[in-house]
Amino acid sequence: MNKNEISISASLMCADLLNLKNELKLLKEANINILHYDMMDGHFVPNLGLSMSLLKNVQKHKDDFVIEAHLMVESPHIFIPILAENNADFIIIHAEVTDNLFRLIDLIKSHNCKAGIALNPATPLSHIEYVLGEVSLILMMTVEPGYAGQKFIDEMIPKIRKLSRIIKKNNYDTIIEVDGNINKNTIPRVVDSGANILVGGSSGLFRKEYSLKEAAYQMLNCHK
Ligand code: S6P
Ligand code: MG
Repeated sequence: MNKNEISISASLMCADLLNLKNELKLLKEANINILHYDMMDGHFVPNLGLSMSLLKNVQKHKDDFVIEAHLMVESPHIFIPILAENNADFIIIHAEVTDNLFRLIDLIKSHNCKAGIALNPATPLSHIEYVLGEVSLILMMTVEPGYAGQKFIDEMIPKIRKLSRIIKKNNYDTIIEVDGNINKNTIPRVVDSGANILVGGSSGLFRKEYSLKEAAYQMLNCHK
């Protein structure tokens, strides 16, 4: 992942899971090399996401992809060691699930993974102020987590811009990633506000009317 360029992270939850091997091949052909792996526990969000057993198969394609796990779960410490064993490169936990963020960040790093923090739309930036220099990325939710196909929350634009300013001012090496209804209508605004990584889901990347390559091209070029 590079802070100085715009990249797509493919939300596997939105891929054709009955055809996953082919989807991975198409992603590779479209030059997408980040996989966004959504896990949910039915408690932190009212839904269930992708499983650990599926990840065991996905990580066989490790040489072609960086894997980021987005943990929408109340007890991330249970999953961190197993994710590390299964070659997750980035482990992203939600700021809302703990009062001990430093401890969980250290746990992720102790397993030689990069740490990321996700923020729900209504969680203020002040919540993560003190850990910003300790993590590799911040995942800004631009919808409430849990489901694909939701509406973009416009108030997230000034929030992303503010985060970007804080990162620049402090010279942190932290990437801003955005997740939720990221497509040609919203990308120009999120990129202009400072986002580097775009999660491609049902509205941006996995579209019925376009090939994956065409959809990726659109996502990467609509902000220029
Ligand atoms: C669910 C999850 C997301 C979605 C993605 C869907 O909240 O964290 O990663 O899979 O945002 O994209 P879209 O374009 O359907 O909103
Ligand atoms: Mg996600």
